[in-house]
Amino acid sequence: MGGYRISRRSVLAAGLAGGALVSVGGAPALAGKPGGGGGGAAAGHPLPVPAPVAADGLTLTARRTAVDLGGGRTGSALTYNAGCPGPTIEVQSGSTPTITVTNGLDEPTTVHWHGLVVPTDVDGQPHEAFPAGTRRAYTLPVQQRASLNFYHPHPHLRTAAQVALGLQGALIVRDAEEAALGLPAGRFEVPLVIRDANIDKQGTLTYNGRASGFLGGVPLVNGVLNPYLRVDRAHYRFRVVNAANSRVFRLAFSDGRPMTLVGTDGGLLEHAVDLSEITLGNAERLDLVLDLRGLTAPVQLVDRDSGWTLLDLRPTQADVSQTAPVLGRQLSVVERLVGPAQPSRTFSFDGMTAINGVRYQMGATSFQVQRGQVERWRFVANGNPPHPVHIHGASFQLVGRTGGRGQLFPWEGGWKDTFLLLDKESVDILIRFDLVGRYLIHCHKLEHEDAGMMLDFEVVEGGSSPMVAGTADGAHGDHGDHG
Ligand SMILES: [Cu+2]
Repeated sequence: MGGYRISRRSVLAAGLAGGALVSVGGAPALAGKPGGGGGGAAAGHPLPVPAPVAADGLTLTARRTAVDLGGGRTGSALTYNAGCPGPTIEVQSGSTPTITVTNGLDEPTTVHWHGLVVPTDVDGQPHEAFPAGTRRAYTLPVQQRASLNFYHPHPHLRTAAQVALGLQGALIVRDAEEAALGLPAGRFEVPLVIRDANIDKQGTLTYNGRASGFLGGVPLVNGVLNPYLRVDRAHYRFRVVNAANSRVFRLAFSDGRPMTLVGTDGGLLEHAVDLSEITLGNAERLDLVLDLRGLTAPVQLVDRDSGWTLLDLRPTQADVSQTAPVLGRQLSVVERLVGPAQPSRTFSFDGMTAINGVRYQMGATSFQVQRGQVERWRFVANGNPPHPVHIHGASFQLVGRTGGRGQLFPWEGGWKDTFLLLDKESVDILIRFDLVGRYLIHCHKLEHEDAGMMLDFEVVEGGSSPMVAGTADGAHGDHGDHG
């Protein structure tokens, strides 16, 4: 994992009162090098910000189309509705939209609505892949809080390639609580789908995955190289998803300015927290508010690990009439899960291919968990980290990390569905499933997932069972004391 560095500078815990600037990265980085190879400070390509589309009645067509990734050539990519990323989908909490996916690829696919807690049969799981030339309707009962989610393919053995070749998109859930906050909206709310990519001479996305994880040579934000965004003197809300197959980003602004974190995977935090740097693992999401009222010169969103400039913000110097969001008060009430002090299950992410020594086998159920019961689960890494751990079927809360970085970070607060597990780390979560059915735990480094670092489990009414395959719970030695 070249260049991945971890700040050991202490940070404030999540959930504290807003307003404090947390320094986690030391001195501000210099402006990064242009990400996409070409163009000076004034060059680049306007950041595409597609208008959100309503979920209900939407048809998503997955197929290869011509795209201009901003490199001056028109190549091709796998796209949803001719976009990579596909349209930003918007859905109101409490509604039950139907989205039809047409498979115009030349192989099976399926769509997983990452972050939505929905019934098994519409979760887009590997065994639900549908063939080329067919379509599948997904009726999605959306009962959860406002949040930024992420849709992408999930067919077994093909997920990594399909995602890397372009299939992904943002999905925003809205609710009344969030609307009442008056966060920046309309053109001041900007989804940022950030990934890395390889692009050939024709301008076509290519994929050469390695078992250890695909690392592309250039960054793409909303599907273009070297993007810039003209910004007024205003507050902006950036909805960020790490859509890369395996690259972890260490996000910061070139001038070290604070980013106000208001939400994570599963929606709003209780309190905003100002951060100068955020480590974002694969499929994790951020809800950021930026005060750009004083911006007089361009500033860049950078990845401090690669040195890439991800997005150039260029001030228009225009003042706009906008009610500034009030972020110093409590933003939301986040239910705190209460559960056992000791884990009932331990999951060892082993090497590049297995969990608890077992490779994914479609149809094999590794254990059962009781619906409605809060369980404490422990995750440990046994080689080849980082492993972005993702669980389908529920959101969860991180409660402790020992070893490795030895702490939880503000961007791991609130409700999560994915977190980053590094070498020598042991992370405990509390989780409760409210829906019965079959769900998945897997590494969201997509090459690890395809190689078998994934397992099925079942949520049932009444009763539970331990792991029926692989190593026994707690068989991975002493993980230290958790709080
Ligand atoms: Cu992994």
